[in-house]
Amino acid sequence: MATCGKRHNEFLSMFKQMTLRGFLTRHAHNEGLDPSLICLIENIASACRVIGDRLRNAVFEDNLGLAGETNVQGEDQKKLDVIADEAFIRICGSSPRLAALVSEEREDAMWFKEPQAGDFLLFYDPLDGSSNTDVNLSVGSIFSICNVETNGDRDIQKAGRSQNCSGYAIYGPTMMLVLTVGSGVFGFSCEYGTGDFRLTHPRMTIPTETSEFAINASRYRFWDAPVRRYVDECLAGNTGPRGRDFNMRWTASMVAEVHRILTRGGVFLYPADDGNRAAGGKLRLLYEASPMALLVEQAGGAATDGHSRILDLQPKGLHQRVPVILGSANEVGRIAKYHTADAGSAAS
Ligand code: AHM
Ligand code: MG
Repeated sequence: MATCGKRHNEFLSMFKQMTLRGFLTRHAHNEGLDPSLICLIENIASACRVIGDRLRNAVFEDNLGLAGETNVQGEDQKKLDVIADEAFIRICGSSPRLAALVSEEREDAMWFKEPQAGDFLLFYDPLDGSSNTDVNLSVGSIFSICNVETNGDRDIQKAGRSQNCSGYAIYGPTMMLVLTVGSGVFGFSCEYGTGDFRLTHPRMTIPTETSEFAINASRYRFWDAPVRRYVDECLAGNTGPRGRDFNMRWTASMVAEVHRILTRGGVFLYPADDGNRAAGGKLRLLYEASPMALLVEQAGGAATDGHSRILDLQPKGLHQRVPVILGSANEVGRIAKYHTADAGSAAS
């Protein structure tokens, strides 16, 4: 009988997992979420579902490998980068209040209508970490939404703090959509069969303490002193100044790194270094760093470029790159302090 009751409760709790639409509708009702934002978020979710399907079938549809073009960043486009970008445009482009979008794969913003106050601007990286597609590791799509402020305003270079929604889809063993609409971070798993995104990870939070860091250590020789200091201290483990052992991870897929950090904590670094400084860093501000920074802050973590809060950076271009350090607040604070100390000693 007891087992029967337990199964019944498990069934009920599965049944209660709210759909994305249910969650957004409740948010619109309880917290004043703009109902027209729901349509855009649902379209993003549909685009991600399509991208997830194309990824799963890529080997059968001959969609692995390069497309033969380079994008605005001068990077070789994968066929799947192009497919994912087209899915976003085709599906999100029909959202009635979408004024414009900015994609990693396109040089210029694409405008859909004369902008009116309250319309939406969508920024996205259609397939982040796409170097991983050919080796069958997790990749993702990252998105960010801001409002047009006044009628006719075509200013699209928005600081991260003006985002009203950001999130990502992760195409992993389970496909998930993780998002914030400005208060808390919520994770929805895509149910195989129905295709519904259901709330399985309510209020994701990042612990302030962690013993796990993620960085591409092959770039050690290019790093600045504060980054070397931080990593050297982690590597020294319990015999060094930190007095405890650290673990390291690197998947070369920011979405997978951030998802791990939102799930169990950690810190992620893609700093400016001697190899990428001329470009400003590796990751793009508008559609990689800012949306992830909003999620991380909403989950109780922190995000900095080493000197300033990422959400306060004023973009200078659509594809501007910035250094990114994000995750558990205490580690991010420590790394920022090392940058401040280094700048102080260089000035004196
Ligand atoms: P992409 O948008 O072209 O895929 O580049 C961004 C990705 C991030 O997901 C990841 O953190 C980083 O590039 C990995 O870079 P590296 O190959 O230098 O390790
Ligand atoms: Mg990317």
